[in-house]
Amino acid sequence: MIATNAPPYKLPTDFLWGFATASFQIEGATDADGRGKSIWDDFSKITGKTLDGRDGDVATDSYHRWQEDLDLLVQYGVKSYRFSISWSRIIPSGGREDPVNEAGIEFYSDFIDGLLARGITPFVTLYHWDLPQALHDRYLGWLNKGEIVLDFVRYAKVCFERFGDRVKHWLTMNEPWCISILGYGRGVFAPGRSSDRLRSPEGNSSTEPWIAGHSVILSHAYAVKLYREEFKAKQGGEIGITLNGDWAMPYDDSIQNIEAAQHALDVAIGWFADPIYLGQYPAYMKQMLGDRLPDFTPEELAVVKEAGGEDEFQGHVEYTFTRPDGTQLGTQAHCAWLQDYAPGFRDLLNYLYKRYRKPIYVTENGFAVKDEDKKTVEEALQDDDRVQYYRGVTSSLLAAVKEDGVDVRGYFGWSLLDNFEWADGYVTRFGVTYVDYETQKRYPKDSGKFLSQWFKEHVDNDKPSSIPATIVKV
Ligand code: PNW
Repeated sequence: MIATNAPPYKLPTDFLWGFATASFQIEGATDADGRGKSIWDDFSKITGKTLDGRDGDVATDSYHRWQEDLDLLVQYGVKSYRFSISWSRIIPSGGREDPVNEAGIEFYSDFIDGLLARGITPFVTLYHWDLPQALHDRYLGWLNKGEIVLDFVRYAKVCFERFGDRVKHWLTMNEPWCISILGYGRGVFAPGRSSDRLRSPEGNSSTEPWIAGHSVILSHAYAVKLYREEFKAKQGGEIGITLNGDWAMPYDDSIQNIEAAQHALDVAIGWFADPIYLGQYPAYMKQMLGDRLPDFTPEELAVVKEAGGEDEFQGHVEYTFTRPDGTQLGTQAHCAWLQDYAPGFRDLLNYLYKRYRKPIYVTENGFAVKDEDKKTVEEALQDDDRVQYYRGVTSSLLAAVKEDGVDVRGYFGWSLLDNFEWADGYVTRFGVTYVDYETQKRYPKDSGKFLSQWFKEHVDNDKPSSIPATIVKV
């Protein structure tokens, strides 16, 4: 048994914990049952776009192995599972006039029933980066707010209608910063647009990220409005957004450095959280971008502000690292942008709660290792650096909730499985479960066992659950 060594507090009974995944990263079966193409299908096949030249056609084959994934979740004893729905399985050509694919609906419907039958709460992301290719071809996807907002809202509506009787936790978008900057600025994620002509035949890195981000905010806001007006009263769920951002601290207490740290927060989390929860883009972004930052029309702004109203929550992915002077405070993970710095996690949770005053769900938290560092499966299962990472962040989580009073209601480790890590292909592994890509066999790692044990010890299970029992068809 792995000793967890955290302070003796307990999280409330209804605290949701579990693991997260995303459709394109695990499902494979890209041709199955009428699915349309997503922008990642072809992009991942272009030479040089993924580190190992591999695509998402098979991934962890979870489209076929979902029962096995459910068993794994039961084995870990999770309360909840965060997964995403593939837009192009539900509406293969994506658009508001395009037909709904019943086979796609059935797949997720069965999956949701399978979770509920096992007492696991579904936590569903509507958009985790796999835009239907048809919408990119038709009107450039997120670059066309007049079209994409309407198409996204129709897709969201189909999901609320068909799954909302059983799904009570919705996230509209996963990480708009990544969608905008990595997809339309650096061009390293699909659709791969950038000003760098060696990388991309078209695109404009100085304008497109802000246009794409603006459409994502509006699509979120109009989907929330729809949920509130047509579904919330009868379905009783909640809806939010997942935002990512690095924690930043001033190097010293000079005004310049204090401001610089705030600016770093403004251009990542603030870019999206400020309009949604505070009603406007951060002043620094306006100053930095001038006319390149789109304006909201008065009508749009009213909807965006409404979307941040009292009863909603925000999901956040918390990757904690900081580099005040180029040196590292934490342990470097095996990907450039991630370090293990647990105190920063507590600070970030406090910052978010003070600034936005909303309940928080940590929708992802994880640590990367590179495949080649581990020679055997046995070695890969002893993932001490990842255990160390989770040990730190879980005690920071507990301290933030119990000592600082931050309203955190859930926590999801990224990821249930090693999986298709976007531009890194399969060489970077984030899973708490090792996947042998030859056999597709799954092996729990020490980190998965650690989290399972930690939450068993730290969620108060003496009281009856406050989550109402759900009647399911099995
Ligand atoms: C998140 N960054 O992506 C995504 O939600 C997951 O799909 C992904 O697998 C996971 O984290 C690990 O990468 C991010 O550069 C990718 O700051 C890059 C960054 C942040 C999040």
